[in-house]
Order: sequence, then structure tokens, then C-alpha cells
Amino acid sequence: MSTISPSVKSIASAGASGGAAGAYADKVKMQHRLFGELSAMFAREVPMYDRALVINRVCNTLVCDAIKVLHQGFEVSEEQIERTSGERHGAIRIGRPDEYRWIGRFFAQFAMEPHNFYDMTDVGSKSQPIIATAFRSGVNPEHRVFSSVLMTDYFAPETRARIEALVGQRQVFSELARELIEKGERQGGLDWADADRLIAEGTGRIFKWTGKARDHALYKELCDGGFKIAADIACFESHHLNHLTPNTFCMDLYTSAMKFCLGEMDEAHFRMRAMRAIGRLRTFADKHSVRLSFRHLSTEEIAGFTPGTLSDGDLNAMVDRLVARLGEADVRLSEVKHAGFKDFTEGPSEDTPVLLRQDAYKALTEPVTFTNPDGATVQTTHTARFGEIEQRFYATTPKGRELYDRCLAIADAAREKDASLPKRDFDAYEKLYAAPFAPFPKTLDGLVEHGLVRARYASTAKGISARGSIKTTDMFELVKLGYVRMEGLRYEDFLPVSAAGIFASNLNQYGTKSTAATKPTYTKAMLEEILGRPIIDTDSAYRGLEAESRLRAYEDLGIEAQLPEAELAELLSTAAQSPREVR
Ligand code: OOG
Ligand code: NI
Repeated sequence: MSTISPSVKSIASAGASGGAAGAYADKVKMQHRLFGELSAMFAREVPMYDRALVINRVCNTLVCDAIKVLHQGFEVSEEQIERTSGERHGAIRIGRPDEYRWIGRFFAQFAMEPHNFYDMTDVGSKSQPIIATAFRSGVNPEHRVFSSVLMTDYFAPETRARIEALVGQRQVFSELARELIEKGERQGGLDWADADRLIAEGTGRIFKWTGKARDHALYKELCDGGFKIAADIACFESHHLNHLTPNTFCMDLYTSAMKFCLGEMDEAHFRMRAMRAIGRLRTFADKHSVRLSFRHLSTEEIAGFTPGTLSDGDLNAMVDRLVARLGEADVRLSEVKHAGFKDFTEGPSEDTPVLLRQDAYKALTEPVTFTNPDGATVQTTHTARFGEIEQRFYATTPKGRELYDRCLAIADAAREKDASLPKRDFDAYEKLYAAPFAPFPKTLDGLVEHGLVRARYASTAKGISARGSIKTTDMFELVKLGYVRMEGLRYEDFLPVSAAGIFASNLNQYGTKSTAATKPTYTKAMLEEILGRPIIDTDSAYRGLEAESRLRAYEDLGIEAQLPEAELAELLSTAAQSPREVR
């Protein structure tokens, strides 16, 4: 009898959402509906967003066409592309601790828990008076919201008092929203009618852009004093989304398509870039990367695909189709008011599949009506909302993360030394930026072998039928024998340095130095206190997922008893950190 199974099973059932489920709406389904509605809201608010989604959809479909050729047997329906393209992350900036706690309680109704502590006051010259966490599901998350809260004690007492007085006047959560959240907490869930009411509170009030603000004098003073972030938070009426980011299957194709549609890149140049982006899929779109983007497919199904060749003729035909489609009226971005696209993508070089890559069209200048304390109104503009895009890759181990941080620092420095290179000679720029990432292997096998990224393991039918004759517990060996299948774990979180870059670039202000007598220090415990709930550390969560999958695989193969006792104990305790599904 296996010594592991009882423990694994008890780990697996601990923390499940419990008895009330069933009577109420599935929280993950609620989450999908919430983000569908938020996306529709944002599309109404920001025409650029809506059109960029069409471009993303066109590019993603083309990537699917290429993968169909490269992996015979790969099938993806329109509906699945739609679903995969529905993944979003948003960002909100909050003014008061009590508002922040309501936000935490709101997201908990949608099975979204706080993951990681991001201290934005501690990122060098890009520092902002902000601490944050991101709300998402623990298991297979599709949506997330980076949620920050303004730390007013970062400022000198007089500024602090004015910010607090202004932000203290508003009530972002209506009485109905608060009642619904309390009801959900009491009952352990909400029925669909209540769920829809709560979602409507989100799109109709909590996350909605109103174009209305208060106290223009204070706004101006804060902006001029270098505290744009405080102005962006304190003077507005809601926790409006400042961006809502879809995911792309191919960053380089999407960014070139955007620049082409914005009129920043001519057709000949676009053709060249599109050819290269799609052509690179021949190397990069291996089976493991297909699994990263298409989660409706199991590793088992993907293993069954047979390799095909994408000819230059195929490539040409695809690019022709793309150019024709992007010439249509619905994606003529040059006709929409905009501030252009960023010159380069943040994150690892295009050949290094770790963590995430992000890019964006720049923040739009939008009309705002200020109401002053004396009742007078001021018509002006505010520039903060922008159009991010992202592509997610493998989650790193601490060793992988450390290597990434080192490579990134070198690559960033090289880029800064010649800031106009991306515009002058993109090829040369790509080479320059990729060179520092050379220490990273470029495939999942290599990355796992060097202990740089996390993976998940599962026994195969072949392995199970070999039960009793298996003589090794070495995972690489087991994978080689075909007894175990490996897949990379996708990185589901944010990166403080790149988040800091986003604050800096869309506020058009590098960072804010503390004006308090001594700069306060902030801790995860402080944010947990504000939230009233623990913040999950995702390093342990990824480690837990990996360990739990190992245990299961060993158990399926009947080789857990071959593990040294200490190793087994270690695996069991690590596996206990694995996130539980809440529905
Ligand atoms: C949040 C920035 C963080 C990301 O993708 O890193 C973020 C903000 O600008 O409020 O969304
Ligand atoms: Ni973002």
C-alpha cells in the first residue's frame, strides 16, 4: 500500500471551498463574466482598446494557422481562440486603506486572492508611494488585477493632510455593493442574480472611468510637485481601470501590426517584420510553448501531433492575408486619437521564454471635468490610461529569477546607452538586447535541466503499465523513458521593475522621492493588515505545484517507496504549499 496516497489526498482536499458550493454561482464562472463585462466597459470607454483587440484577434488567429501547419493535428475553434483571447489583467490605484479592504473582499467573491507583495517604494529611481498586490485565482488563473494603494505617509505632513482630506470624501463602493459582498461572505457565495448585480456595480461604478474629478488646484499642485501618482488617485471618483491587458500569442507580430495600423511603420517594413515573427515560430512554437498558450489542450493531446513544415510560400501567403486584413477600415488606428506605440518590448529578449513580455501604446490624453470646492468646474485633460499587451512564459525558480534580473540589468543598460537604436535599426537592437540573455537556455528542457524554471509532471499510460518494473525516481530519466510527461508552469504574476516602468512611463514622471521626514518602510504584513487577509507568496505556490505533481506521478508509477525518506518528507511539505482550487 502506498505510504503517500493518504497524505496527498488530504492535501488535495484541504481548503476546498466547502459545502455551500453548488447552491451558488461558480466563482470562476463569475470571474469570467466580470472580466467579459469589464472588457466591454473598457471598449466603450477607450476606442483604441476595442480596435487593438481586433488586431490582437487577427494576429492570434494567424499564429494558430501557422501552428496548424507546424503541428499536424492541432485544432483550435473560433470559440477557443475567443476564450484564450479573453484573458485579461487590469490595474487599479486606490487611495484609502478601507477602500483597499473592500476591493479585497470584492475580488474574493470572484475566487481571486491576493498574490505577492510589490513594494513600489523600493525600486530605485522609479519608486512610487505605492504598495500593491495582485488578485487572481490560485490555480490556472486567467485574469488578474494589479491593485495598488497610495501610502500617504510617504509625503510631508501638509501634502499628506490635503490628499487624505480629498480622498476621504468619496464613497466608491455603494451601499448595494457592500451589502452584496457581505451577503456573499455570509452565504459562502452568491446566486447568479446577485452575482450579476455585483458585476454591474463593478462596471457601473467601482472600475468605471467617469471623466469627472475634484479640486483642480490640488491636482495641479500635486502634478507640479512631482506627485502625479497622488493626483491620479486622489482627485478621481472611482478605482477606474488604468489599463486592461489582453494576451498575445506572438508579441512581435502584434506590436508590428499595431505600428503598421497606427501608420508608424510602412508596408514593406511591416511585411519584413511579420515574416520574421511568424518564421520564428518554426523554432519557438514547440510543443511546450503550444501548451503555454492553448490550455484547452492536454500535454497528452499535444504529444500526439506530428511535425509539419511551414514553407516560405505558406509564410508569404499568410503575410499577404494579414496585410489585406489590416488594411480594412475597422483597424485603421491612425484615425483614432492616440499618442503612438512604445519603441521596444519590456522583459526578456524575444528568444528567451521566461516570465513575461509586455509592450503598450502610450497613454491617451482624455478630457476631464473638475469640480472645485466652490462648485466651479474646470474643463481640462488627464493622461494616464494606456494600452498594454502581454505574452506569458515559464515561471522561474529563485535561481532563474536571479539570473533574469542580472541579464535584464545588463540588457537595459545597453539599451539606455543607445536609446534611439530600436527606431534606427531594429535588427541591431534585437541582437544587442538578446546578447545579455545568452546564459538562458531557449527551450523548456534546457531551462528545467538548469533549474531555472518550474515544471509540472504527470504519469503516462506507458508509465502506468510499467509499474513494478521501474527502477528510477529521476524525473529526467522518467521523462526520457516516456513514463512521465513534463509541461512548463506558466508565470502568472507581475514583475516589480516592469510595473515601476509602467507607472513611470504613463505618468510621464520617473519616480517620486519621499518628502516625509524619514522615508517609511513598508512590509507585506502591513498590506495584509490593510486587507485583512493573508497574501500568498507565489514562489512557494509554484514550488508546491511542482512538488505535488511529482508526488502524484511517483504514486501513479508505484515508485514513491524508492524515494529516500528525507526527500519524501520534503516533497510532502513542499506539496502542502500547492494552491487549492476555489470555486
Ligand atoms: C500598475 C502597473 C502594473 C503591470 O503589468 O506590471 C501592471 C499601474 O500602472 O497601476 O499592470
Ligand atoms: Ni499591466
